[in-house]
Amino acid sequence: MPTVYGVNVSPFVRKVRVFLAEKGIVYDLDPVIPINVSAEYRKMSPLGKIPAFSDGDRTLADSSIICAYLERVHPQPPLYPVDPYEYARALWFEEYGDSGLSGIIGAKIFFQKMVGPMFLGQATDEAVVKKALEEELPPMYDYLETQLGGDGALVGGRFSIADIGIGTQFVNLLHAGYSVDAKRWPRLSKYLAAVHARPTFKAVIDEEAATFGKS
Ligand SMILES: N[C@@H](CCC(=O)N[C@@H](CS)C(=O)NCC(=O)O)C(=O)O
Repeated sequence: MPTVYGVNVSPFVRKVRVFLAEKGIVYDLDPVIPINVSAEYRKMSPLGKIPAFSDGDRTLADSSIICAYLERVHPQPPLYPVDPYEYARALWFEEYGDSGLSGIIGAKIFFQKMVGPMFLGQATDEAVVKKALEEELPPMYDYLETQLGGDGALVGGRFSIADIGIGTQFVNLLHAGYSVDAKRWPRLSKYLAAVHARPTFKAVIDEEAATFGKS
């Protein structure tokens, strides 16, 4: 059976898990914590990051690469648009989540509110959280609000890697106890509620909530 390596609360691990679930692929989860990883793990993930993935003797690292591979091996249902421009736009939103939102939601809010206090014995730096929430995220929400047409998907009117890549980052915001203000960003708020209500997202969100004693 294929195996995903990495703890469930990582947005990148979640991206791969939701992708697999949307494809209906059954897999094992090995909850590797990306601190002082073993030499054996580095053979699969040379940068020492999560997720890694194995299927028999094939191993891969990096959520984007793993998803791209899975799409080729399991084309149905398609999770990348066919049209070249829509395909590129979907990759862009995946990247916007991975490199843009993650650097604020993951590194400054989720880390400060959850990972540091719960797992590393570090107090929350509330100033970092406040700046992220009040100054850094709003322009990103403004941008996403302009990109949503109200059809429930970011690209091509159909759920894709774009929605998985953006949706997964916002799960970490929810875990940290925050959400997008529906009055200020109505489209984004509605869109995220719909993405997170999909059975594939809901299953992992509920499972992860247990990690934080919230269920
Ligand atoms: N581009 C990578 C990013 C993965 C990533 O940064 N994972 C974090 C956990 S959320 C990690 O492993 N951090 C440990 C480290 O950077 O050493 C992907 O998409 O898989």
